[in-house]
Amino acid sequence: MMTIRSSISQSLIGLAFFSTTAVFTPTATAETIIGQSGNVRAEISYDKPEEYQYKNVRLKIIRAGKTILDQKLPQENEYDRPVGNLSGQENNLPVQDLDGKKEPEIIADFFTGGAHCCIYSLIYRYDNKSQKYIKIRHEWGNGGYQLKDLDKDGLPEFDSRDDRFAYAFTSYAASGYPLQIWHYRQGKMIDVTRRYPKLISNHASELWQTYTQIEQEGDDGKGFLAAYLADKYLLGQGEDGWQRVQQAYKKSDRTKYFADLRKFLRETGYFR
Ligand SMILES: [Ca+2]
Ligand SMILES: [Ca+2]
Repeated sequence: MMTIRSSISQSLIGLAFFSTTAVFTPTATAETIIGQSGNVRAEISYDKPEEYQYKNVRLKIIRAGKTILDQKLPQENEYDRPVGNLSGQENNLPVQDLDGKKEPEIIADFFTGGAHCCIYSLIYRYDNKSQKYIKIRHEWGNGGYQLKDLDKDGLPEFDSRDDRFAYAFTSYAASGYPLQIWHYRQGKMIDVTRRYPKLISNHASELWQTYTQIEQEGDDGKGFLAAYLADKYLLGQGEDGWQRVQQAYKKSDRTKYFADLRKFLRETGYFR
């Protein structure tokens, strides 16, 4: 009843003028985030937050007029907050074809609260065989991502950063991050950063610039040098990177820093 009524009134008034409280919500205090692409429409609803707690967070996916999924979302705790579209409007849910198979996926992003951490995505794709939506979860750490078509092939990439570098060598504020780019294929997130050498190269230059700036301002710059070196490894220029880092960093703890850095970059997979 609710579904029929809401889809009729939505088609009448259109998405732009969609009133969140009047049509969809079970109670007067609920809020919604909505997205649509082609014949797929997705809605996240939740009770209006009290004391930062978000209760009854639900996802509903309607495909070709049929409700395929309508369920409570797996929040880890009630401080997990749906964030809408990280790349644009806050109340817009990304519904977009991520893999070029002409079927839109749905990205539900959450922020776990706290000072920084963390953002994660639940990505839903329609499985033709089972006629159900199948989800994966991807962790972004503090940094999140932006959906951008970086290679201009008509499909979005997830433009992000390697968040494992947060606090690795210094405070959060003085931490630098290597570039990280992901795409979604066959229901999986794949790290495709190395396919974008030009972007990595620009990114490395920016990290180096920031390093020289904050070094002049009195920071030791360890966080940015670490990220710079990781970018250089992504470019296949690890040796050159080490030379520059070793020339730049002259502080008394340099032997330990270089050893820690080498260990960290090996553990994070930048080299073997
Ligand atoms: Ca798709
Ligand atoms: Ca692309």
